[in-house]
Amino acid sequence: MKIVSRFMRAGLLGAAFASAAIGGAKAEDSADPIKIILNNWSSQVVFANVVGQLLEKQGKAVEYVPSDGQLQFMALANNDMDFQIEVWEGSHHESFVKSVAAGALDLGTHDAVTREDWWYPSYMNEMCPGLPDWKALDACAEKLATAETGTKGRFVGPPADWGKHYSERIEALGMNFQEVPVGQAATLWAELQAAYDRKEPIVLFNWTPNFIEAKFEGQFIEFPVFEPECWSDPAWGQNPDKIYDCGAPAKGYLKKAGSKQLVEKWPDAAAFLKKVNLTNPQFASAAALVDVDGLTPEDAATKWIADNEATWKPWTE
Ligand code: TMO
Repeated sequence: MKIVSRFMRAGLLGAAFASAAIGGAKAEDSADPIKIILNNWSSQVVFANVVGQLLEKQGKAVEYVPSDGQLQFMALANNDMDFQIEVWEGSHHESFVKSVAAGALDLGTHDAVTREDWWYPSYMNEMCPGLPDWKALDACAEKLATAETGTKGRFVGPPADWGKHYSERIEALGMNFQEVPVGQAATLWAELQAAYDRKEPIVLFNWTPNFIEAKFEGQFIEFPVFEPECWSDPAWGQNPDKIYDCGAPAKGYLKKAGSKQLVEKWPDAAAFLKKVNLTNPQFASAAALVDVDGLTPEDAATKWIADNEATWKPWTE
């Protein structure tokens, strides 16, 4: 038995060596599926499917794995998942940095520049003089009060796993506001649409690039300008005892991340994924395919691939 298995192993190694030598010393990608992460906002799910479908066109096996916006990063470091198409500075920076320290890979930065923060429709400029300054919003809190928030203004916040620390920000800045988080992104847009139709005041979580900018007129609230120390040093900023007394980065990065096994098991796929690079209008219009046009993310991805060959072809070469 021992001899046979040893002989077989030697034979396999020999065959692998021979084919590597013939093929120009290049290892073949594993036939195992590459695990692509899915999150809970539209552009992410569309482009996760776009890269998945493009990998399948290249003969790779893929599997889509839904994951939590923060826990996904340790899963990448542990090789339990392999690829994330959208790492947002404002939502993911801390978890991402920890995962890279633990072995996950930074696979490069998209051309897109991002911002995620409190946002309001422009018709509120008259109701709350001084907007978009956060102090003007705070002075206007009463107009945003609801049965749920009593005398405080309501901030319609994001799902919990987006890692925003807004309740801490409200406290650190001493604002007369209360965060009421939604369970899913669709509820943000339903709340915005309902308020917008009646020209009622609302302040909610939003981001760019997103389909919102093509459909609604509005702006981000301007909080104290972000510096990295705001997230780590309580002494920084106007509250000497607390972190998070600032806005989110106004020109945040959007990155891709991978597992360390990605480059080892699937070197061709990893080379392709490193080249994937998208712009603000591309993220915004991909979100619109789902949130405005009502396509499923899978169909949106297929359509995107059909319509954008000039963009993706160079990534495959
Ligand atoms: C990470 N996100 C785009 C939902 O703000």
